[in-house]
Amino acid sequence: MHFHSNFWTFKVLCLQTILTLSQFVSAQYSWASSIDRTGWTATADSYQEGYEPAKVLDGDPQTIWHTPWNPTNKSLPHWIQIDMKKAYVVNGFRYKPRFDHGSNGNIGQHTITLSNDESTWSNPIQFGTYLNDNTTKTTFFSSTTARYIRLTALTEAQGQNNPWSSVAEIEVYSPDASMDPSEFAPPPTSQGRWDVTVSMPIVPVAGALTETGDIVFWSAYLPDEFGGGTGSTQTSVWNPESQIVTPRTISNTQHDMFCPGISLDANGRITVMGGNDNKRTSIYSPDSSGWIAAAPLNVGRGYQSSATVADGRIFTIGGSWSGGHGGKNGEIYDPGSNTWTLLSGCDVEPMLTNDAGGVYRADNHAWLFAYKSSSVFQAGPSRKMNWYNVSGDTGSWKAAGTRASDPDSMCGNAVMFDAVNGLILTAGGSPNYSDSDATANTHLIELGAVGDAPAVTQLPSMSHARAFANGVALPDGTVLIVGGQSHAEPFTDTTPVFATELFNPSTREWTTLANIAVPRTYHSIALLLPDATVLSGGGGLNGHDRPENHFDLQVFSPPYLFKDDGTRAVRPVVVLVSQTEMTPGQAFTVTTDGVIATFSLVRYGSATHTVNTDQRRVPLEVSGRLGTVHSLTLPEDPGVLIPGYWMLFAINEAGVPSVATKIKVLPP
Ligand SMILES: *[C@@H]1O[C@H](CO)[C@@H](O)[C@H](O)[C@H]1NC(C)=O
Ligand SMILES: *[C@@H]1O[C@H](CO)[C@@H](O)[C@H](O)[C@H]1NC(C)=O
Ligand SMILES: *[C@@H]1O[C@H](CO)[C@@H](O)[C@H](O)[C@H]1NC(C)=O
Ligand SMILES: *[C@@H]1O[C@H](CO)[C@@H](O)[C@H](O)[C@H]1NC(C)=O
Ligand SMILES: [Cu+2]
Repeated sequence: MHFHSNFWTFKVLCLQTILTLSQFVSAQYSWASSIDRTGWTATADSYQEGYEPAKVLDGDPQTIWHTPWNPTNKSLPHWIQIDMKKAYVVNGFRYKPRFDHGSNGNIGQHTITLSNDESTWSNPIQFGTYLNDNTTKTTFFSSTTARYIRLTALTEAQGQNNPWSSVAEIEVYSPDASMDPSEFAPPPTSQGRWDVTVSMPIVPVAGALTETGDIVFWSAYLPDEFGGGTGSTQTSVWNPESQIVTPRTISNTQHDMFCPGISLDANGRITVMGGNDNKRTSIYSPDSSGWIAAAPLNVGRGYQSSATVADGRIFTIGGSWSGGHGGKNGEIYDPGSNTWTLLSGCDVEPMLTNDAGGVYRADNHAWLFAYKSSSVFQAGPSRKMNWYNVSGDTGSWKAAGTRASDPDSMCGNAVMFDAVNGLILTAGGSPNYSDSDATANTHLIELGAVGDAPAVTQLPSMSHARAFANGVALPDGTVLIVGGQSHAEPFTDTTPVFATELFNPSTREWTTLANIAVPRTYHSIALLLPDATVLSGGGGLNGHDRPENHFDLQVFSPPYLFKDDGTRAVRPVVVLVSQTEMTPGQAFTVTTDGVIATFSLVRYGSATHTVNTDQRRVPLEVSGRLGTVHSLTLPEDPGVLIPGYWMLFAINEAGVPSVATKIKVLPP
């Protein structure tokens, strides 16, 4: 998609005029506009006299649709449905909660479904939970066609037992309302498919997989804003099985976990250090479904990275965004003794970029990879690379050369897609953190012996330059790059890159895949899910009612989940894994329902600010086959097979991955 500058000027002029007309019409989007509602009608399952469904189309946010309360209530679920009178290509939905100083009926859990004939309804194109406040909720989904759109409320947002639903205004978005819907076709499934949108009561700026299958997301002390408070964090837990998104405020650890380092420890606990409350450490333990306070950092940090190393300890370095500028040498956390120890020999200086913002930006978001002998390789974003040795009383560092001619690549991506062979793909980033053109550069780093400078090969560039994108290791060894913008500028959705790109290491080629529905720029995340889909969410967090706030995520089905004819591929099934808790080097068997070509492990991921040091892929050799029983052996080196939770995938000859089986790798 391309947007011309005169188009932007037009939008800005329009915006100024509209803002003087009504404060309730908020900013426009370059990828979608609100469809003219003239002639539309609304119907609902029920309403209170004077609060008819048509009120959601009257342009007055103080007049509302409300379900009955007098003389009697009607229980949930409730629905309200818009008839646009003709089919459109649609790609977004705006729900404006009541704006009359009341909050009864604010919608919580919900679904959005579509119809062209009012009798056959789509699967939800969106589900999730809206935040309980009166700010406008705008979400986008992949373009499709519809004449009717229905919002079904499953819960009330403010009170668990309240039976009501209410809505002030509903708008529907189109990429271009003049498009002929009969000529619309979604992109071919050979480009994968961005499926359902999940709405969240927070901007998911950070997220991590847990052992129970829940995915935990968080923002800052507020759902849509950071910096003004301390001591608490807004979280949301999504359970992909039940589809339920549950908000929760965490204050017992006295930790505003915005912009922290994150590492999943050997027990799958989400260890979150620093950030807005720059010395605090909080740990989410899936078995108790709660957060506990752990020992504080010695040095306050924010925007640092961290990595779980071979022996299960967690190393962190950098982070001048918070807790003072400079001098952020490494330190290491021992979960067993709950202590952080400074490693003065793990010097931060060699990994600084030459950022225009100084050290405040220069020591941010290091590309850390735990490796053999409890080492940590730092692949970027600085042009210089380094080895950190986290053993001994002080630790040490050693220069590892440069990433060929790649410049400093702040907020680029680095993904270890084959840990057995020490292979890391790097992609994008920009020389300065802000106001800086991103690159489309990609490189292959091949780690050799610990301490040696690795081999670096420049690869073909991506089709799009991008910073603030996210990189995801897929089960088949390919790497997905999602979102970002081509001119790095935090808190903006300008120059968005909608196209997803896929790197294939066997051909060393990039393929452009389907467009995501919404920009995923600064403060966005992406994670591989156990069903081999990928979620991409968040972006923004720059204040109430800002159009850059994306209170949602969207799920991508990569091309490997489709047959050539566009229908869903039949997934191979893992019937039995002989052991699901193992140490490195252990042999085991996997029984499947049919012929399997390859197996791989992908470690559970965590993500914020383009960093996901937890994910990595380990290809597994099949040493023997007896029918559908496969003999496999885990790699021996715990620096390759970091302890913690991994997803075991079986991949058939058509390249289709199974749903993952959870494997726990114990420390050696
Ligand atoms: C309607 O529900 C509310 C909230 O549960 C309750 O307080 C109220 O008494 C109910 N009204 C009637 C008429 O039952
Ligand atoms: C919107 O919500 C805020 C915060 O709860 C409240 O102070 C304000 O009165 C509400 N405005 C309207 C018009 O409902
Ligand atoms: C790391 O440091 C320790 C302690 O000084 C040392 O014994 C070890 O050999 C070092 N490792 C490497 C790979 O250099
Ligand atoms: C980075 O910032 C410096 C200092 O402002 C400037 O000289 C340089 O051109 C910038 N680089 C890019 C690529 O924007
Ligand atoms: Cu941030």
